Amino acid sequence: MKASTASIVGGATTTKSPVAVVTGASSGIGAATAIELGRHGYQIVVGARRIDRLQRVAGEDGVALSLDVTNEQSVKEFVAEIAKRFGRVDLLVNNAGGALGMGPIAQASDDDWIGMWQTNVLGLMWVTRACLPLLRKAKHGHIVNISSVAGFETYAGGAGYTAAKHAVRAITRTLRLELNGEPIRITEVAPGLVETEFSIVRFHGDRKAAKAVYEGLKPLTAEDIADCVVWAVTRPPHVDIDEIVVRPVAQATTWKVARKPGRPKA
Ligand code: 8X3
Repeated sequence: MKASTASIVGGATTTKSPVAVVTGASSGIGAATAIELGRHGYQIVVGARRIDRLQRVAGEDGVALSLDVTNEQSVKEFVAEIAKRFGRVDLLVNNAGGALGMGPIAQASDDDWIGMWQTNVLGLMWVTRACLPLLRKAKHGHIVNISSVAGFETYAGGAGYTAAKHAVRAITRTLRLELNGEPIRITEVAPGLVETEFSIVRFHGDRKAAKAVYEGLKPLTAEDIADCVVWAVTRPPHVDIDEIVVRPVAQATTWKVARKPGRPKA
């Protein structure tokens, strides 16, 4: 177990606004979602490992706390700090996660699979379990899990990632059963191709391989996904948006994508 790195960087301003906690918020979908929630009146608390980038996302009014979702102690310290400052969580956006590698099962990398399981599945469970008592303190709680179309589709070379995202889907649906009767909504947002650092991480820094994923089509942006999250969470409290599946128009499934050769981003 790695040493915890939890620390306070931002300053809280108010507990009157609904408190939104976003994991994996230093870039991409997490950052865009946190920023958009802030614009919609939420007190944002952002967590991630890259604290300098996180602070920029939090801005002056948000709170940036270091968080490593693969380290349960870090998760506990993160949530304890939120409890101390706000005493409740109105909205939890479980965004931390991602893909590592594209190898077939016959050559599966243990490190990649363990990494994906730790961030997408165990990390999500640790954060959710730790936040549940605080969500129960809110008048209306809401958990949004950022999954993927890989949560219900499969493709060759994608088993490590699709298995982890299928697990996220199972956890989301199970939570809805277990929290039935409580005023806590559960939403799954399942994006297709979104151009963020996702593919750079998946291909271990190979920017050429990452760029090829989005060539010949107009992919979604992190802001498109943030828009979906904000729409789901701003419905009236009795309305539960179970799931939102969102893809670029050129993507029919994870593996069937209409690309225009020589016309990237068309
Ligand atoms: C990633 C979605 O379409 O790249 O979460 O597999 S896709």
